[in-house]
Amino acid sequence: AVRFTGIFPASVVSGITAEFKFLGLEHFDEKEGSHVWVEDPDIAWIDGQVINVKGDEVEVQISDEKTVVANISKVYPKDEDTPDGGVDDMTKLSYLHEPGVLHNLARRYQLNKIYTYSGGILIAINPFQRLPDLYDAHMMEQYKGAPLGKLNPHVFAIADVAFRAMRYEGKSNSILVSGESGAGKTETTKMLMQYLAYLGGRNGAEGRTVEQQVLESNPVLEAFGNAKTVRNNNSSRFGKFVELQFDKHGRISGAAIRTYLLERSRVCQISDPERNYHCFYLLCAAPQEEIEKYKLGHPNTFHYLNQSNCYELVGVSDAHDYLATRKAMDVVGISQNEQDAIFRVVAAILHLGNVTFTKGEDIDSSVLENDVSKFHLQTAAELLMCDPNALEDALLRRVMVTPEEVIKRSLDPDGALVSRDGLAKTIYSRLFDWLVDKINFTIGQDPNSKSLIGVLDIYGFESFKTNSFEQFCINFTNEKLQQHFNQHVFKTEQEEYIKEEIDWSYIEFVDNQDVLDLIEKKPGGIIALLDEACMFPKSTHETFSEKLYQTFKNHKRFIKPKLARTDFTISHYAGEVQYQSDQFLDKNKDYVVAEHQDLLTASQCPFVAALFPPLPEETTKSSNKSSKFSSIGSRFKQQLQQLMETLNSTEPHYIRCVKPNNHFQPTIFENASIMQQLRCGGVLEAIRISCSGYPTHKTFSEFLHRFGLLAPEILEENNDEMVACKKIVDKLGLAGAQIGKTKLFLRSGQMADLDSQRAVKLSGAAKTIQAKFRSHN
Ligand code: AOV
Ligand code: MG
Repeated sequence: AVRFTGIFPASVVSGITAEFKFLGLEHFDEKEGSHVWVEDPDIAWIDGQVINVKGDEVEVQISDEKTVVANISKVYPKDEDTPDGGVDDMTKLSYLHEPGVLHNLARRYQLNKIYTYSGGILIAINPFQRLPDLYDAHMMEQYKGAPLGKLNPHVFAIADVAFRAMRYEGKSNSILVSGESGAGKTETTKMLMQYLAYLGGRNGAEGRTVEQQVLESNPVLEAFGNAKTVRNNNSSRFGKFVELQFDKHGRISGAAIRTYLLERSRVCQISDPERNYHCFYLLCAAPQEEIEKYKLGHPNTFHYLNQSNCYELVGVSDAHDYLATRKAMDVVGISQNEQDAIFRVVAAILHLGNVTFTKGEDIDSSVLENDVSKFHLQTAAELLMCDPNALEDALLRRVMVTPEEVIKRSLDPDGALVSRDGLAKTIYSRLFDWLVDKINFTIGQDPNSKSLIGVLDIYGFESFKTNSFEQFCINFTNEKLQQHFNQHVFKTEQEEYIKEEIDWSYIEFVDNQDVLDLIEKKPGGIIALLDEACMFPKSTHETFSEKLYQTFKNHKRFIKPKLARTDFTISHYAGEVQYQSDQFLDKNKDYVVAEHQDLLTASQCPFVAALFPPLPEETTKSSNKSSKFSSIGSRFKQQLQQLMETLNSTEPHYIRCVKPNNHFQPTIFENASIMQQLRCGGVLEAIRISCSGYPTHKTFSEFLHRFGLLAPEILEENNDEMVACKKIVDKLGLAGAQIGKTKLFLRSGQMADLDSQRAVKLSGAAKTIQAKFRSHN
């Protein structure tokens, strides 16, 4: 018997079956002797042969010694005819049900076939090992121009479809890569970009071409925006949308990189066994000369790094990556001076983190704790090229402006720590934004570009033990993308069928508009209520939560958890997530403390000063600077809105990355979690659509243009387009194809079939011409 690897608690497994909505399964005739899948508490599904049927009970022989008895509803037919290597497109499975889908993926995964189509969606299962030759130049050459489905499923095939649609139909395209943390989104994105750079590159061009710069932006952004988390040793802590622009010859002529919401809290706070952003460790592994210049030491001497015991990553050399990052910075146009300034700032943040405080003489005041603190403060000031006294002041004191006078108020030691960490986070996030701007500036945009290909690599759905504002924003993003996916796959499909008045059985799908309303509706959604709370000085997270409880008492996507005082739960499309509201207000406020702003604007280092351009006059004049509030949540919502508008103007392609196990190990295939991921990504629902519907739509003229040559005699008859199509469909025996009002609808697989007939015809024609040509000479 074929077994799935991995062990799952029975509760998880049965939970899955209960939720799973069945996929067009024909009535199963559970005759004795038939091959079936039966639920197994340990390995999810096990295959066997029916030996006895009594009423609702089926007895199944699962091995020589063992039989199990199961209810008919828990037994699924097994297709004995599917090829050993599985099928490359789920829609080709004769039985589309949970065990069938899983088994197909598992079988392929064991053969290192990590890619499988599911209709138009590409499923990519993380191999957790370098697969030989899978992404080399030879492979790229093969995929160039090959029709989808002709070769094995591959990211290159998706990129090629997007490229051809862009090139020959003048349409903008986008490729949306999704999946949970560690599933392989970033690696997939890099392959896509590599392939697009290969198609749209200038062969043999000298120097720093646009495509090289686009590719080299990856290591730079990863050094500053990626970190080791429990789920991924190289986890992206920001979202990214890369827009590749092409000129009229199909060459990459410009690009724009947009990033979303870098996780700021990581700069000051990490927990074992995670790490801070890579760049800190890279710098600590820099050549000796630099270590001395920046007064660095082992990472364990810095508070921002030694909160976790993890310093090194298996298989990664920080010293090597430091030099590689520097090289990549050269390519994206960051000068030596700028690079020095960047790493000076990185070092300064580390020193800043070692500045500690103790109670001062006055009540509620504080002073530097000891000489070590003084040393680090001094060093941080030197590196930032600002006055050490001014830095100390900015950390320890706040200026209060009243109508009568200007008062300096001291912060207590806790307040000083918050001030220090706030400064570190602000500097780091400005540095990251600077890098993105700089890379964009170097690459440059092509104002004449007509079409683009966008590639989206965004954080997947997250549900942890504690979930804060970051998870809220991340999951909000995923709701947005899920809606986009829904709309694309489901709504457009359904609407099209209705418009064309063709017959099809409707499929229900879960719309998530209500969750989106809950989060983003204005006024009244969670973000709006959060902004209100942030603007009202007396708000606390308690009053904020209370407001949520009152407002959404009857919202079916909002739950007040029984045992929590200030938590709230949102019922997301991918499951329920309980959020802890205690840091929501703080994290939503994006302001730079005026004292910090003034300190850094005055830096002698032009690079640092430029990170903190002086604020416009009117904001500085207002007496109460810190009450100026700009909302991170609302800005994020706006950014997402823009992203959705961009995506809506493109032809989308979806890649769903799947993480096969939580051990970062090759070959282990854990069913329960994989099933959950497929469901969250809408893959199962989409399969159902593809199968019951018509994955290919072609206008009559498109169809005739492309396939008319398969029936030249019909074309010559001078028919109306629709009639001609009908005749061709009959002649070619396209069972199940439907003629709509303006379009022809093909069943899954028919398009591929037609394309191969066409290819045969064309190569035949080419040979005839060649033969004629030869006989003339
Ligand atoms: P993610 O982007 O989806 O997570 P990554 O793309 O960083 O995940 O992949 C995680 C790790 O899996 C990589 O560092 C590789 O070791 C391995 N991996 C992924 N795809 C491949 C592949 N095609 N071939 C070989 N190894 C691969 V996150 O950014 O955490 O959501 O925020
Ligand atoms: Mg990533």
